[in-house]
Amino acid sequence: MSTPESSSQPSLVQQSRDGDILVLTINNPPVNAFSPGVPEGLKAGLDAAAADDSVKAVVIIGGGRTFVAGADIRTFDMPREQSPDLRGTIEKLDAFTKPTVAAIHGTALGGGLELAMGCTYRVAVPGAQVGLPEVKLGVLPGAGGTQRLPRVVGAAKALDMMLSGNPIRATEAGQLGLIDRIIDGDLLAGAVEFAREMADARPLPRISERSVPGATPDVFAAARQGIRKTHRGQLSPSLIVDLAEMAAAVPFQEGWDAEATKFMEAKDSPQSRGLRHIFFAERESAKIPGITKDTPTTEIRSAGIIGAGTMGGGIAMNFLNVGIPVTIVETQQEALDRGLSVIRRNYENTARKGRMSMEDVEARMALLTPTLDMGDLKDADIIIEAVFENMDVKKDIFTRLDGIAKPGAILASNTSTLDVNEIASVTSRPESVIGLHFFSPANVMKLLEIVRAEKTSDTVLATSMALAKRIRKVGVVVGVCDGFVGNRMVHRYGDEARQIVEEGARPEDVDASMNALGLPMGPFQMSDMAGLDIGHAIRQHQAKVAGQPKPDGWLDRIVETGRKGQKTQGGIYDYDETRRPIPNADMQKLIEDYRAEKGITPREITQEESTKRLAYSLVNEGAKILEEGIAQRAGDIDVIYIYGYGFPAYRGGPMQYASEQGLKNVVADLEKYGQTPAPLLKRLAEEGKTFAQYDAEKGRA
Ligand code: T1G
Repeated sequence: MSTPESSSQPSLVQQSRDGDILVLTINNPPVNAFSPGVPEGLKAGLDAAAADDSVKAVVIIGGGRTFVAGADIRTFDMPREQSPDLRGTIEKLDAFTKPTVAAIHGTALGGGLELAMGCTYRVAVPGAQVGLPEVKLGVLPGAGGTQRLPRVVGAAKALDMMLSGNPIRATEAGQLGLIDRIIDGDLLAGAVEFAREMADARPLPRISERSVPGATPDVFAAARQGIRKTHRGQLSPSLIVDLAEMAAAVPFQEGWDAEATKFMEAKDSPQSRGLRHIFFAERESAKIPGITKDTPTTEIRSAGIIGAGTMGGGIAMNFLNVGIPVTIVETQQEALDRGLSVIRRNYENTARKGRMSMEDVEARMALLTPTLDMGDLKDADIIIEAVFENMDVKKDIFTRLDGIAKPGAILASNTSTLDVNEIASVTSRPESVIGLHFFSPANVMKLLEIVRAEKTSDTVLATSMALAKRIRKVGVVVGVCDGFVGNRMVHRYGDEARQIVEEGARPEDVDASMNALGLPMGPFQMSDMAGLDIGHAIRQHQAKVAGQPKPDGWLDRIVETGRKGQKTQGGIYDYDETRRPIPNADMQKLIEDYRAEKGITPREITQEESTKRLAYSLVNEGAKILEEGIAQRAGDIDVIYIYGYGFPAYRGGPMQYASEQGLKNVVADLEKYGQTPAPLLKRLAEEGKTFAQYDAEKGRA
């Protein structure tokens, strides 16, 4: 095997020979993204192969852990002439006159699968995954994916893969004809052997020359129908359906050209900027200054959960789902039995939907040990308290835990608002105390606010971050304040929503203004789901702490009528059996009477005003949170709102959304609507900056 070098952009592709087969190995760790240097190296390799008659075929393979995981997302906003020429490389492959074989391990995603489909053949190890996830970045397969995939797997399957963005395993791809051979042994050896077998096969089977199977009008109509529900308000899904339909209707070249135009349209959209922002923000949120891969962590082999209620049960399932045994504690047998039956029912429902087997159900339940004795938690590596939100109760539990838990055990509280420093202060080991704030339903919601208290040790923090990834959560580190990041902002958002109704709007119009922004639930639909009594209790607690009189807003009066939301079949709205919110005339009357009593003359409030006041109330509180260092990055706040509060990912989260609107405009609107902009927001607006620039500067500081 020998290795010649190539051109101005340092090549990230190594050339080597195995007899009459030229092997091109892409080396661009960690995921062999199609960065500058890759196209240059591949093109040079093909030129070398074309110029050398002794080369019978070419194998393209990824070095390290994967094939090409796609175009380099960081280059999307590069000037066209500088951005890596993926389409040109694939055009060269398509016109190449010798067999080319893509040898796939790890993932071939987006541009990686498009590169492979530009080759004559594809081989893969059984565990490899292939897919076109571009829709998750607000774009579309822009290097032939929308034209080639339908030609191989058929219109319906191609649409399913491109609209879900989810990869499929190589074995399934093999059954679909997308992979020509599954290689069980050494991939490179198997690929070279396959290439040698196909070296003289002619004509070369180019995907671009095939037609699209199963391209009937109903397939595209069904896809358009589907995305109206699954991708409401999004641009790229409909472009994908249009292009897949074109693949069946026009010559390849025409579809290929149209794809390039539509790709640019999608790429330059705020939606794609929002989704790309979240792609990187989610990965950045896992990085904590001072915490490195060398920070010592403790191994979590067993967990203890205190409280078998809705939260405790959901939290336990996360551990059982990844094979970690759980001991769950309750004070009453009846509560314990109820908690276990809810967990079993949840699993059995999942099994009934075919998403797990009954063996799995029994295996997970077998890892669960119920007890009425907190002493049984003495050997647990982590103990999470999930009892109702009362400081005295939590302090009592942590005092007892301090005497029970083994040295080095992590003591965590699932509190959603209370002071974790105060909870830690009752123990002799505050360095072992941390907040792990799960979101309801805890076995479903991906967000985990990891609350770093003043004395939390780096080991406890690093262990909690690793644990979040292990139980498939998106862990975001936040500091201690009332409501941490997510709830503190949503409380401010709730205040503004109630104020807008007080001034004249109807609750359903306020909710509609956030539905229009893409949130599945507006503030009042969310309050009714969470329970109006929860918000009421928090407002009473906050008033008491601040020494203010008992809150007496229109929403407090609704609670005092006994209406608590969905759990009482009625709150701000009534609910039918499908849980659809229905405005209630009596509640509307209650609001009108309240205004009259307070001497408020209701006024017309437009949807635009409502949307801005609500969205910007989140942003403004977010800016204060950044100033106080409770959140490290604006990007972290965006990740919290995407994974915990249903903020649409294609808007990039509230902070990114504000940057898209222009922080100058946000400040002007806040002042126009009587809100005082946070100093950080005013400064960034004056400097003409975005929150992403703020994060980058801070990251560099
Ligand atoms: N471009 C740039 N950086 C990337 C990248 C990419 N495509 N994929 C990953 N990274 C970085 C990531 O930010 C992180 O960096 C590191 O690699 C490890 O990633 C024309 C236009 C492959 C399944 O959407 O889904 O092709 O934080 O932590 O958990 O049609 O990465 O260490 O600095 O995620 O093992 C389509 C995106 C692009 C796949 C591996 N491709 N990547 O997961 O590692 S659009 C994708 C992933 C496209 C063409 C279009 C995952 C992964 P850092 P990681 P992982």
